[in-house]
Amino acid sequence: MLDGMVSMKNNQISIMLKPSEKEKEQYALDGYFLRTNFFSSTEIDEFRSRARDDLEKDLRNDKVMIKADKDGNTTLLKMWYTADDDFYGFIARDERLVILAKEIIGDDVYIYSHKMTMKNPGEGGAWEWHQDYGYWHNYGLLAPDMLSIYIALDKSHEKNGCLQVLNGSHKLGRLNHIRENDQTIIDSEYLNEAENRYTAKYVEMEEGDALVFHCNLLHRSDANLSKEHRWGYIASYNAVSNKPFKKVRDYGHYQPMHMVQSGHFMEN
Ligand SMILES: O=C(O)CCC(=O)C(=O)O
Repeated sequence: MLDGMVSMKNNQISIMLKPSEKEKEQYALDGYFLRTNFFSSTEIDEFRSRARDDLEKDLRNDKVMIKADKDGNTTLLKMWYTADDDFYGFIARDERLVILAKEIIGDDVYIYSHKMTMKNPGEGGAWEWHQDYGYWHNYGLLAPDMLSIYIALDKSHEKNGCLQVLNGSHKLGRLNHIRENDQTIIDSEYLNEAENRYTAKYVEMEEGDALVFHCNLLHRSDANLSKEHRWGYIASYNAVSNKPFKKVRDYGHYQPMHMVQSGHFMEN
């Protein structure tokens, strides 16, 4: 069996949708695992070219959030609040993502949010250390039964601001966060201590790779001062049993989710 999870059987390509034992162990230990070649090159090429067209148009029409980091570099963020019957909705509901999320969380799941985080060449801003559950909790969520799947649209590495993680930091549970420069970030005193205890790692990815990570995993990324794009799509899932008990934000509320077959988005 290949690590990329594609096996040949009776001349048919069968895709293993469930996480392997090794992936589950890594998730428990480190708070994440990387699936290489999660989307085929045809799929990721289509995804990238479609997203570049659509979202650059959305940017011109003020439908993209522009977030500045502390040095004034700007990251673009497009968020979808629901997963509709359209190209992006079908990606969030693709069985490859949904089954991984369900198996890792160990419960039925629904889509909490999905978004594109876009660092354009020479200007994409940094994200400071934070846990996603650090702020999601404030939106009426009681338990960290949530995770995200980051799919790299572009090759992402140290120079163009790939994700960085503190290995194993999800075990700390939720830490206090503060609001600074448009971002919700972990309090620096606690961050210093966490950095002493856990090793920081650059998660370098090829186009089409997927990173599955726990909602309490501390992560960040540098500004993109390179000449390359660094766009990533992040779909986040929540356990149905953990749906928000109050309405604070316009997204993340439970809606029944209809999973679709692998690659269904390519037909739309
Ligand atoms: O795009 C990135 O590098 C990080 C994005 C992120 O951490 C987030 O959206 O919560």
